[in-house]
Amino acid sequence: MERVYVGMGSNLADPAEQLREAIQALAHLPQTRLSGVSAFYLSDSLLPGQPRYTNAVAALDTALEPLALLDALQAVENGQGRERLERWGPRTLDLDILLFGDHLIDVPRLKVPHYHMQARAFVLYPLAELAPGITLADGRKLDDLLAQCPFQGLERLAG
Ligand code: PH2
Ligand code: MG
Ligand code: MG
Repeated sequence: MERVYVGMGSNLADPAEQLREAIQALAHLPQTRLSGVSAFYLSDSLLPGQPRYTNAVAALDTALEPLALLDALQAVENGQGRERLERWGPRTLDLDILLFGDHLIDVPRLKVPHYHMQARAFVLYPLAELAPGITLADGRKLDDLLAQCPFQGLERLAG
């Protein structure tokens, strides 16, 4: 089993409900156990002119291989009406593999640790709820990334 952290985001069609639905789907993935979910966070889109995002991070323990998990996550995205029209366009559901055990993955479909996670408060702060003090597979310490990425602009929702 590998411990995997999945970033979740939505800014269309009742984002919090999209994340709750996605959490149920993650809990039912084959060969996988859902081990935890962070609080939900609100933030402005990185690209201007889009609705605000709701983001969270889920922790999974899975026996799936990385690309099999990616296929399963993309099936969940598609099942919740994800349309791939433009890069970084608004979306009903985005599920990104942030970390996959101690693996460093660099193939065309999948780069782990997730590209640019160090610059994204909406990834780092929910991740830190589930995995405080971890060191990434590439040697970077989460605490150092947090220290360089202000909480500013994030709104943590209760519950
Ligand atoms: N995802 C993006 C682009 N911009 N902004 C926020 N606040 N949250 C996201 O999850 C997000 C984004 C592309 O994946
Ligand atoms: Mg994303
Ligand atoms: Mg994505």
